[in-house]
Amino acid sequence: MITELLKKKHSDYITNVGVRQNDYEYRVSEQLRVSGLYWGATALVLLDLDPHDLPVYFNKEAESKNFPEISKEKNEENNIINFILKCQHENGGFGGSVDQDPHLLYTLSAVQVLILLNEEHLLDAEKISDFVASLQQSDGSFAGDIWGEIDTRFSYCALSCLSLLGKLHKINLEKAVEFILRCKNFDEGFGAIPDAESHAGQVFCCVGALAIANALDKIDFDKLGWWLAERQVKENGGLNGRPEKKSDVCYSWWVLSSLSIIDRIHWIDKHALIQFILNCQDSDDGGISDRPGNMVDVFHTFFGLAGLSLMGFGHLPNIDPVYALPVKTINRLGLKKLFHSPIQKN
Ligand code: GRG
Repeated sequence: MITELLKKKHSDYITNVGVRQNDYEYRVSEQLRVSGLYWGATALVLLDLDPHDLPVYFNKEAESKNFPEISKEKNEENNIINFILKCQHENGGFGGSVDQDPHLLYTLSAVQVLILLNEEHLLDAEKISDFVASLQQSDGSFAGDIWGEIDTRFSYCALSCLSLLGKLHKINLEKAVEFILRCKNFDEGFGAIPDAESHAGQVFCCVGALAIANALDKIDFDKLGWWLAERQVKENGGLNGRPEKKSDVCYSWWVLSSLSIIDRIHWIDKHALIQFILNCQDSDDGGISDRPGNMVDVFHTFFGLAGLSLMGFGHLPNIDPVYALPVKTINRLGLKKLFHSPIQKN
């Protein structure tokens, strides 16, 4: 059992993850590097560190050097801002890495990172919002890219991105809400498309998008709160994403943020969940894994810290449950929603 939050080890882990170029994890995640930078940079802010210091490395750089340990020295190439800007396309959308096709998932991550770094002046809000709006379908849903996959994840990405850029007026918001509500199930949870099983990840997307659209009155808070609270697994205190599934640290975000938005975060056993997350830490090399004893990664490290922040544990800066960015960033943009419940610090 680990009883403390190993902040220094986690920041070392995050700032070094790109250096270990022959890391399997780093190499196979090239296509979602921009989202990886969002998870890493936001995690650093939660650890009270400067996200500008997060280096980026290209796989091709590693290949040319036959997988050596790469120097951490900063240069043009491994600057986070330059890297993100290189991922933007003529149509305004961002790909997951340089030369990858534009997609809503990475467009949101790119916007989030530049806002997090106070560098939103580098974003062409008009062009980006045109790209996002172009993906809205006649039924109000959003495709992730030109290939047309529909998912409530993309509704969230679109609404969050446009709201952060002050461009929500570019879409049919009423239709967007209508589609999200068609994805609501008998249990008050939400799925990826109409009639798809409720899943905590999709619940976050739908509740977050409805919050942005000021349409939370369309949800029965008690009924959804009950379904979300049921996600806590008795054996280890962790949360799962749907009935009968294993707990996973990332649901500490998807479930808790949703509970926080509907003001029911106190419906879970906070102490049991905190202990579950602490047990998922790598006490030698830092980082947080999906469940105790597994390999750590940046995704679970970020969502573990974000969950702890929502529970007011470890003196971490507060994170906004709707935008998944630090509250101070959301306040700076003037986007703080009034329905957020005050967070109890311990
Ligand atoms: C800005 C935080 C933020 C998010 C952007 C991409 C996105 C919007 C949200 C993703 C929401 C989602 C669907 C999360 C679930 C991720 C996950 C662990 C999926 C695993 O699904 P299964 O079916 O896992 O493999 P279970 O746990 O159900 O067995």
